[in-house]
Amino acid sequence: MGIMGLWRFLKSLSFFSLVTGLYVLHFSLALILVNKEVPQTRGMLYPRESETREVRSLDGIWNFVRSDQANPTQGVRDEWYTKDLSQSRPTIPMPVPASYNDITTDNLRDHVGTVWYDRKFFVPRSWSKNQRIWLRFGSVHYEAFVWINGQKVVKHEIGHLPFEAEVTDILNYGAENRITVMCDNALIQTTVPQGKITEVPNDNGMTIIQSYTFDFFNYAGIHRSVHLYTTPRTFIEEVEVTTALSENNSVGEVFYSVSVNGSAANEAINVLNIQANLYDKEGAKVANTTSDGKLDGCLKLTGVKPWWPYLMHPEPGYLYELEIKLLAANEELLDVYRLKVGLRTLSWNKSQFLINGKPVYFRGFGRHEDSDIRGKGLDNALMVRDFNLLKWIGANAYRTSHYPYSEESMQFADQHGIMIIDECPSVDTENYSQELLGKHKSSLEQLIHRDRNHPSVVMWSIANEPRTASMNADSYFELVANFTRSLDKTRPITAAIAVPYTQDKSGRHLDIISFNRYNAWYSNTGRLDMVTQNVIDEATAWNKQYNKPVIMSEYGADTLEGLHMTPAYVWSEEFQEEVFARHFKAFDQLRKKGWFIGEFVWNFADFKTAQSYTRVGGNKKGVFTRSRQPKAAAHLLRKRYFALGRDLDQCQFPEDLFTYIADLIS
Ligand code: BDP
Repeated sequence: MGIMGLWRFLKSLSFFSLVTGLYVLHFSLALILVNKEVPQTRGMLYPRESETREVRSLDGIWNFVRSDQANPTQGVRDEWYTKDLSQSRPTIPMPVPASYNDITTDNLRDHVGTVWYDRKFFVPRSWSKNQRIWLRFGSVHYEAFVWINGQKVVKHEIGHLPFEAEVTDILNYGAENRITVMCDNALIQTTVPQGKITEVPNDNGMTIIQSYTFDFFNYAGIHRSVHLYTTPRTFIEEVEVTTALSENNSVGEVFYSVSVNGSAANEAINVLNIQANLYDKEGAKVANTTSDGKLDGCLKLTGVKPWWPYLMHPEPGYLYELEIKLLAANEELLDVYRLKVGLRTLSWNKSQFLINGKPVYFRGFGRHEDSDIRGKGLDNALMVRDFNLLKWIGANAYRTSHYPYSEESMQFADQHGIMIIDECPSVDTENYSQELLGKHKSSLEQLIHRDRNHPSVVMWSIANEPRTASMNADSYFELVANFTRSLDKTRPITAAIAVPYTQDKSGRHLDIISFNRYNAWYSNTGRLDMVTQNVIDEATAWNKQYNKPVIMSEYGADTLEGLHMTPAYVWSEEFQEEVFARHFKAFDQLRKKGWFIGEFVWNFADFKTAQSYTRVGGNKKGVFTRSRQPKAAAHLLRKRYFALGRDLDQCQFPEDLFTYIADLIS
């Protein structure tokens, strides 16, 4: 078997088989797609401290080793996880959270296959007493294998999503422990997203190349925070919240449903009680209930402050705090978990999308989690800067193109009233297979489980630019859309489609049609006179075809900051402004038709991609540079977004929106 064959074979082995040598192959050649069950996520509440829980971060500098590309499973065979990595290979320091790609000065950037991390940590003696300990990763891209003190604790596939495992019986209390992580960035035709691995000749023999069709760099590593947290023996494992508002939005209901894990839950579930308290922003208790042996209930409140999007209301992003107390039959307090809750309703029909009964017009961005050095690693400074820019520019929404973003950013969006179209990591979906379908569904299951309680999440995007002209796309997307609906009926489903409407086979399974199109860029390059009518015609055709609301989910032009040319010429700042303005004209005509509900610029900021002669240091379609400074088009877009906000929702203009020129111009 050549390197390639070996690679594919090894990729198909389960974690168990890798460790024990019991190899299990997964065949994936199904042509008729079957709706199989996918594993259900359990637990995974965001780690929060309370009087019954402690949280400890394992972020910091870890030790790092890259495997030999031609021998990606050597570390498993040689059991590197049974001792410090430094005893098997020379290690280098690696920050967590961060992508590992841009940290070193060698070619780690383009490494394909497995890498290893480890670090030591202490667990206090006090943690051994009558509680349980959990290890939680915010995300590791793409596949992760985790050991503690040499024992396997968890394996997880698909990046950008959290996973956790109980480690109570594995830890050494009052002593040092070691955590080891193996991370594999290889993408093949049955991973989400898909990629290809090929073996090609180079100057020194053969080498392995990772290729992918999606247009962002395949950053990898421990991308988000690693936490240890404690829970009581019997604890609140899950909380699911939905909300309702009366017709005039003055009376609100918060429905909660709790799952409990622990021995008391199994033995005497019917005598556990939930005490639920709701507090407003000032900390005043506004509603409370105690369930009588049940784990679900409803809190009702009057004079409610609904959750509104930014600029749609003077007090956007209003959040209450929901306190869930788990009580034993004798009233003993077993566990407490608190989370933020926004009260809002969503509804949609053939032409509109409404929040709290009011039609919404989305004005926002497609984005990326991407920055210099950190890659896709969680970075609070960047996140706060990005939200400041979103608010500065008057956006009310973004799509998490093309994968789930950090939980911290979802919480931030809740607080700031930014609406999110929440996208799973399926990009350029093609070569449909049963195995791919299973993983695609699993990515949605994990995403919805993670994000279902966020008021900011208003729509699920089940794919970006799937190849929906193909025959198999019809049944594939029917299964994916129906599965998504079975998990959450409270939000509509979309996908960002790029195939021509005449060929698309997915739209009939969606609630809202989103389309991506690059007039004057990828089609009719440079032809500014061929934008407006094309956009109007295409949006109208999508609407006619499916009789559903339509969003333009991507449009834009690569722009090198500082390049100025008049008349406008591709890549110049003037050209980006002109492309935007021609689209604005189309959008204004489309808005009058009643079913056109949003415009999303591609992209919020410049971002890194794979190397290509069409990309100068990455994709430059950002309205902001990669270091988050505005290009000229940002100022234009800001004027439009605030103008829309004033027209639709009577928002105020910021004082600095228009620069004084002369009192002859208003
Ligand atoms: C669209 C993709 C997006 C790309 C963009 C572009 O959805 O990921 O970055 O094109 O080429 O087709 O700029």
